[in-house]
Amino acid sequence: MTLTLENVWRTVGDEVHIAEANLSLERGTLNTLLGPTLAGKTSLMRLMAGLDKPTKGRILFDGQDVTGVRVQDRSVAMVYQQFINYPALTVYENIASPLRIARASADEIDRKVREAAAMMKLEPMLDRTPLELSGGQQQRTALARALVKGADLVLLDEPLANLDYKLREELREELPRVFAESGAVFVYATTEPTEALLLGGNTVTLHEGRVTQFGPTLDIYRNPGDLLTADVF
Ligand code: M5T
Ligand code: MG
Repeated sequence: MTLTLENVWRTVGDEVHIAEANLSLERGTLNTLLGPTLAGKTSLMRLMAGLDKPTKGRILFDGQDVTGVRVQDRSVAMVYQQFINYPALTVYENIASPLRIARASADEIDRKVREAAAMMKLEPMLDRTPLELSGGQQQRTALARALVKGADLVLLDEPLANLDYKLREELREELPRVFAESGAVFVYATTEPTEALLLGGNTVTLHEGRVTQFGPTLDIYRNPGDLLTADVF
C-alpha cells in the first residue's frame, strides 16, 4: 500500500523542477524529504498531492494511477510551507472545515476538533480568530486541520519552522505518531539534517530536483555516499 512515483519529471519552461523521480513510499512510515533550499521539496510534494501535473511519468496510489487526478478527488492533506488559515473564521471553524465539507455529524465534528486542538495545544484558542494568534499557534491550527481530515496521504512542508524550540521538540515526537500511525503515507519536508535524524523513519534526499538517496534515515546518515554529503548531513 504505497505512493509510487515512476520516472516523474516536472519542467516549467526551460527550468527543471523535478527530474526522474522514482520512489515508493509505504503507509504507516514517516518519510522525510531532506534537501537544501530550492532542492525541490515543495515541488515534489505538490506533484504527490496532485496540485501540479508531471510533465512526464506516472504517480500511483495503492496501485491506482492518480496522475493528473485533481486534488479535490483524492484523500490528501497538505500543510503548505506558507500555511493557510481562514482569517474570518474562529480557530474551531478553521479546524472543522474539512469535516464540514465532508458533511460529518455535529457530534463527530466536535469530538475530532477538540481532539486535534488538544494534540496541538490549541484548546484555549478555539474561540479566537487566527489573526489573534502567534505564528506558532497559526501553524498549529493548520496542522490540526490536516489532522482531522484523516487523509490517506499527509504532506507537511517544513511544518515546525515557525515554532519555538520547546513546541518544536514536542511536536516532532507527536506528529509522526499521530499521522504515520494512522496508516497514512506520511511525508515531511525539512532542510535540517538533524531533524531528519531525530524523526527516524526513512529519508529521501533531494538535490537540484533529483532524488539522490532513499532509505532508512540512519543508514543514510551512517553512509551518506560521495554525492552531496555536505548538503545533506
Ligand atoms: C525547486 C524552482 C527553483 C528550483 C525548483 C518556488 C519556485 C521554485 N522554482 C522556480 O523556478 N520558481 C518558483 O517560484 O523550482 O524549488 P522548490 O520545490 O520550491 O524547493 P524547496 O521546497 O526544496 O526549497 P525551500 O526553500 O522551500 O526549502 O529549481 O528554482
Ligand atoms: Mg519548499
